[in-house]
Amino acid sequence: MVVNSYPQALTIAGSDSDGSAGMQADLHTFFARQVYGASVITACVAGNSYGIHASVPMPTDFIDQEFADLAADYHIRAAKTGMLADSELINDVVKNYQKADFGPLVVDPVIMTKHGNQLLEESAFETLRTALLPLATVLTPNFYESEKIAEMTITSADDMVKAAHKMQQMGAKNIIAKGSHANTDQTEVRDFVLLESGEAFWLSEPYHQTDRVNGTGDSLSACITAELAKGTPMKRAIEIAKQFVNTAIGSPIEVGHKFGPVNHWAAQNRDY
Ligand code: PXL
Repeated sequence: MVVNSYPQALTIAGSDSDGSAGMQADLHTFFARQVYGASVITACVAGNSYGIHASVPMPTDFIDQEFADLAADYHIRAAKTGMLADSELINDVVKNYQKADFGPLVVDPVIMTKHGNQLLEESAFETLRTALLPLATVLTPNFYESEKIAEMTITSADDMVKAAHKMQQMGAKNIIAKGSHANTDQTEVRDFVLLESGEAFWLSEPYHQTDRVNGTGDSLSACITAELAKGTPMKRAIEIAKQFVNTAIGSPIEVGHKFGPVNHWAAQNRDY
């Protein structure tokens, strides 16, 4: 047995007490894709399917120690970021990631939850753009996050394309800009993918009428991270992640009263 040969991925994210999103959704996803999952916790939120009711950032010296301990022992082959709360935490994570050798970085630029709770201070948007985006091997903004990061209103497919190019100019190499779910009459969700090579295409999946959607963004970015940790090529990793999340949304489980979790079990270990 070769020491450290098993694929290991890292989530740098907030803990969500109801287990539906954040670090817990990331670890469920790593498990479901047969990748060992490590975690640098950046913040803790108390919440349930109705919303988030308290949030506490971790001290930066504790975060530094989490990074140091992993770097001293594990062979992390890909990492992702989730909730980073404020500028101080973003800068600390950037400093630590640059020191470590943790492979490609997937940045899920978490700003707002499905319940409408803000998880990144507005004053940190510029730090996100200038300090974190240049490190992003992959950026996975949802519709709202694309508008905030690119500082434009998106009302058409052309706008999505424009926003993705803007975010690539900010330094993110590959981008999956997720489409809007705002219209409950829609039958599909279309995401725009812009690769480092300049190749660009749309990914389409059926729109599911369900409120079991908590953790979709976390799981998409975690699935890309898991695939990159296993050495899957970028385009294929993005395609697998999209199908993984679509399967997880398509088989709802009854947990919680409002925005319940997606179903990672239904999506695990498939050949997508
Ligand atoms: O899904 C976004 C998200 C990310 N991170 C944490 C969360 C949530 C949503 O609830 O709680 C910690």
